[in-house]
Amino acid sequence: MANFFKNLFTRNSGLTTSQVIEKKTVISFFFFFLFMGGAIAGWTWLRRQPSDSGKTSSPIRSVLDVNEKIFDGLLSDKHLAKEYPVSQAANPARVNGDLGLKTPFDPVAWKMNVIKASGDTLKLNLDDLKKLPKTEIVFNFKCIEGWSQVTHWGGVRFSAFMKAYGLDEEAAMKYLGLSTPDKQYYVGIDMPSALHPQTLLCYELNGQPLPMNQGYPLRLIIPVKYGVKSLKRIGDMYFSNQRTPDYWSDKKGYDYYSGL
Ligand SMILES: Nc1nc2c(c(=O)[nH]1)N[C@H]1C(S)=C(S)[C@@H](COP(=O)(O)O)O[C@H]1N2
Ligand SMILES: [Mo]
Repeated sequence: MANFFKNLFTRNSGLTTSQVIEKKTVISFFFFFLFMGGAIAGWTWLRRQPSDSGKTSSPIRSVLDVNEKIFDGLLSDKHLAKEYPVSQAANPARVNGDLGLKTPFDPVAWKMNVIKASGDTLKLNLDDLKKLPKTEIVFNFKCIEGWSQVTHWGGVRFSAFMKAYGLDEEAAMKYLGLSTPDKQYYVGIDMPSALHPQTLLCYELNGQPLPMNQGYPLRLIIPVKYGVKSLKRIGDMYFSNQRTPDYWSDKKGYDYYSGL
């Protein structure tokens, strides 16, 4: 044993081959356990950090906040999500997520409630939106759960809608909020991303009215964000200078910004 420890501190040149192998093995194990211990201690520390209402621990939150600043800086009307030829669009497109779509719903009676800064509500139907210039987009729709699909959508630019209805005061606010008619699903979006030229109030998929399970009659399509933000079946639209509620961010601690 004493010899063994002595060998650890003897130059390799003074040792036999098997003593060198033994020495190297011991040193490898030493560092292995040192780093494992460090990793476990680090992980334990991270788990013990206070979290924002029990979801995301603060060191992770700060990394997400830094990411958000970087992505916010990168977002610009000149940076567009890549577009594809219509021929590459999936038909039928994959259906994912039915939160807020399960409550019995009368499509004929549907109106979008736009709750203005003054508190007044503008009630709009699909024809009101179809009167505005139509824009189509084919882009790679990305879900945070790890799939993506090139899909073809049609509707009116959110920014054009805001202009057409004189919602300037609202467009100057920091956040947009949307919820389904039954309020079971809701998303919050920073206004610069909402006003991005590729963000649509969308009423068509593959040139046809939206299928029921894809948000008939009107959904959001926001290519600069992960799919979670593209709320299907808009009921209410509202504006705030504080972050508007967001289903996945509030419930599970997903990144509020969810930018791409
Ligand atoms: N109302 C509502 N909108 C929703 C969801 C949902 O569950 N309910 N899921 C979101 C998620 S996670 C994704 S990836 C997209 C999927 O859109 P799709 O079903 O048209 O593929 O819708 C988003 N919008
Ligand atoms: Mo998703």
